[in-house]
Amino acid sequence: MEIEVIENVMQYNKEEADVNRSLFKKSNVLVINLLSAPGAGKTSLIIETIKMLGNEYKIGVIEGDISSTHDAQKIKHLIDEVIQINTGGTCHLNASMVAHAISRLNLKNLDILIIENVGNLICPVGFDLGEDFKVVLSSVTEGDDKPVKYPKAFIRASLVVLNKTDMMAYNDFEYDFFESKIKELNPNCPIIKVSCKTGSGLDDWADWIRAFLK
Ligand SMILES: Nc1nc2c(ncn2[C@@H]2O[C@H](COP(=O)(O)OP(=O)(O)OP(=O)(O)O)[C@@H](O)[C@H]2O)c(=O)[nH]1
Ligand SMILES: [Mg+2]
Repeated sequence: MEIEVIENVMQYNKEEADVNRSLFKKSNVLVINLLSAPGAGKTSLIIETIKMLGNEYKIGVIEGDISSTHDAQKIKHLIDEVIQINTGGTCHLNASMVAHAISRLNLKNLDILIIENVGNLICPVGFDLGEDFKVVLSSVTEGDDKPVKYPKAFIRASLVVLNKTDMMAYNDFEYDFFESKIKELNPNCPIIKVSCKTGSGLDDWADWIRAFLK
């Protein structure tokens, strides 16, 4: 008797991700899979991104959460192309969930699609969604040791964004330690420091995105 093994789940996800990827390419849309721990500022960063780039580019958002439409409702005030995925308890998005979501979006009309993954630095890392880039958002209030404790997320990142830098004065966050640990894991990974509250560094983030849209 043949026993189905767990690798098959990942293989299935990879095949679905490849289908998403070819659809994204065909539609000429840049896709960012945004990963972070709960509350690091994913939704805040998406809102600020729409405010900065929304006049230049058409932006769509897929919101992944275990339950509620709370984040999607905030984004809906700014743009039309927003879909909420409720995973119903699953701690990550998978390619099949994203395939359902994009079937409801007008992809051909979009330049940028941002996928807010479920707040979690562990499970979402292994699931390819067909994105161009995984961006890992870390925040000062979580502490400077996140690359040490959740290395896979940082290894897979194309970019690390450090948010809540306005809180630096109130935390014993050592930036040099944080940066050195990321460089050990992923030597070529850029790091952008931002504050969604004060706006500091957000221009660098917008420029990082723009560079792929030229
Ligand atoms: N001080 C400060 N607070 C921030 C900043 N960015 C976000 N916040 C606050 O952090 C909290 C969480 O922000 P969200 O954007 O909802 O975080 P999230 O990662 O989307 O959270 P989940 O979707 O629950 O995983 C909110 O109260 C934000 O106002 C920042 O740069 N500085
Ligand atoms: Mg959110």
